[in-house]
Amino acid sequence: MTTRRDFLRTAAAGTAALGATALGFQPAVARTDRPRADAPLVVSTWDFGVETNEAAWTRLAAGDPALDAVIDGVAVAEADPDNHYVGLGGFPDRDGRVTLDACVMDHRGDAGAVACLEDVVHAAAVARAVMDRTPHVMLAGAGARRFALDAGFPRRDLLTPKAEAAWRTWLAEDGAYAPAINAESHDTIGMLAVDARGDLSGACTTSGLMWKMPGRVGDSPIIGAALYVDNKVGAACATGLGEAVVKTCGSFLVVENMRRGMEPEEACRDALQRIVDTNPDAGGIQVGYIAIARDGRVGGCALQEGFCFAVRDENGSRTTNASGPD
Ligand code: SD4
Repeated sequence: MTTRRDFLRTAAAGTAALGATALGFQPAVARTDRPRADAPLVVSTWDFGVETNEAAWTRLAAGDPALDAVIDGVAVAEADPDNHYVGLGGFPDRDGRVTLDACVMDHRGDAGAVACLEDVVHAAAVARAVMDRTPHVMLAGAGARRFALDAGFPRRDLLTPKAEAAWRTWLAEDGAYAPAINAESHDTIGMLAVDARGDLSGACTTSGLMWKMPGRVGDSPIIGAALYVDNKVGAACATGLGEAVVKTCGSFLVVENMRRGMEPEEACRDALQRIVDTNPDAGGIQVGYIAIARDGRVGGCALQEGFCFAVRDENGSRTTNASGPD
């Protein structure tokens, strides 16, 4: 007699062979309304993106995959002790511990992330290793650290004397946790790239809000919040007050807006409007989005003045001031 379990097993095997599900969903046929970009391109948040873009561009120009390019690109910011919002030299939490958040997503829709990672500089590369070497999407805290060290990432104290001095000054002068982000107090790097094959990938990496509560995780390791990639549509990433981005599924919303036909900049603006609509204090916070459409169109938008993004393609490097919400 065939049991229900046998039936499900047989049905699953049959449909898997066809690439369909038991309920008849078929693998998506690629949308062809927008062509793929015909030349590589990388875009990243803030003007320090110019330097990080160069590292990514070296890989893209060599014909390497977009994922390799964004990992190498953001690694420049992660290793820079003078960037106090990413990797080495990042400002610590209110207890004086530097904890990193990062994620990556590729053209297959695969993703990896780490949250509250300590003692390892290249959080985005660890996020990629989570994607490539584990069955999981995100590892956090002590587990993320153990995974990274076991995987061979070097152990490094991330708290530099400069960041420690700034933290001690804050402790002495104020010591209050006030998680607003204005136009100046952030430098998270989000990077999106399209490679020579027209495939998209992205990475986001940060030390998060300075003086944050221990254990606080922002948007940067959360797929759909700080980063989202859909190879048939486009990709988006975020910087700014992570809480506002998480609550509106920001980057996912930007990509879905592009799916419905919006230009990248308009898609970013609409997602910011969602934050304004749900935040009575939106006037005091900063969030910026950048987006790249499947065909290589790029745009960005921010809640406040002062946000820019850097683009590198075969025509060279340029920085664009992002538009405001209206
Ligand atoms: C966070 N989104 O942890 C990050 C901070 C940031 O530029 O973007 N800073 O909320």
